Amino acid sequence: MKIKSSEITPEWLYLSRRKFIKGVAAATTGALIASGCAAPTGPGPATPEPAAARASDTPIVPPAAESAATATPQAVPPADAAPTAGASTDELGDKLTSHEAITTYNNYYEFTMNKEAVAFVAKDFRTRPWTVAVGGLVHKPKTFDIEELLRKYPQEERIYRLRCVEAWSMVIPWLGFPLGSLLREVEPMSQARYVRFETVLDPREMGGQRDSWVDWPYVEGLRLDEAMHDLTILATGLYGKLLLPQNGAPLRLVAPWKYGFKSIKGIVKIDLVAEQPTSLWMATAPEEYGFYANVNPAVAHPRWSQATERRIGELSRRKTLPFNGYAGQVAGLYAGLDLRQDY
Ligand SMILES: Nc1nc2c(c(=O)[nH]1)N[C@H]1C(S)=C(S)[C@@H](COP(=O)(O)O)O[C@H]1N2
Ligand SMILES: [Mo]
Repeated sequence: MKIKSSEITPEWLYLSRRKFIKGVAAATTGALIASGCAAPTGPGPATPEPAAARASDTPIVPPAAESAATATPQAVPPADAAPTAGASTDELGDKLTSHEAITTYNNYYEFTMNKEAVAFVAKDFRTRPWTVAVGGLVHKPKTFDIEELLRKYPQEERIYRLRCVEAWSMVIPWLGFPLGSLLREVEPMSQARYVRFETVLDPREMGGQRDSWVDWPYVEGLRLDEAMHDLTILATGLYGKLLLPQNGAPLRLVAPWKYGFKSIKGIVKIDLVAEQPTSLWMATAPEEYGFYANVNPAVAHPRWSQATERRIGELSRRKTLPFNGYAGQVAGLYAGLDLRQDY
């Protein structure tokens, strides 16, 4: 089978030819052989529907009365509980992507670059015990146990669109809590202007981290005001139950107006810092990935257009919205910036 899609690997394909030949070739070949596919020759139009999305196009939507997840902060049901969501659409009327597709079509390069294999490869990843160290320029640095975070902060449902820079998207009913609640608790110092996030470094358990084509661990960052914005959450679950490993369990960021790669998974470290953090993608391909990464249909990625997207589970493409449809809430954060320059 010949892959025509740009969707299998594009977030690494930007690598310089030299790096590509040195580092990625082996890893890639492995991943693609595992899925029975020939290595891609380059980017192309996005096309094939993932098997998972085909298999289950119908969102699993229980009666509203049963979706008590949002009201019970103390007890988020385990990841193998029945999926529930408080609504069947987002605020634009877009229907939820199926639980099946959300949990079987993933980007998590620490495990594999094959989206449809992440769920299987990550299935035994241990997400307990787990701690998150919050520090840097704060008055009260603290290491939180994941159970404490689940207990302390009411887990709200947030139905958000997720728009990957590879031009596919989903609508996901997350459970989580505002990042701002956690940041306020550690009391940022006045010099703190950015937040830096780090994924766990565990090459024994995360096979992708044994390949050195990027500098692990995965790092992301937000400006402090973006981090404090009410839309920005730390997600602990989806469809009314705890996250599975493939979606970033036990804790991942969600900033829905930004490309999906900003929403870092498997977080173990959060630091308040003075300088703009360099994310993994900025370090790997500075000419292609900037710090802000706000969804912007008017600015093409060097390798593919961002004007339209394919909603997983749907056949036709749709127009991509500025700030992924959240412009009313977040455009004001960027008043003084030229987002064509500061992409
Ligand atoms: N640590 C880590 N976080 C990550 C990634 C990754 O490879 N590693 N991939 C990102 C990308 S490119 C996307 S689109 C989203 C996908 O999230 P999902 O699999 O839950 O849909 O996770 C983001 N967070
Ligand atoms: Mo992505």
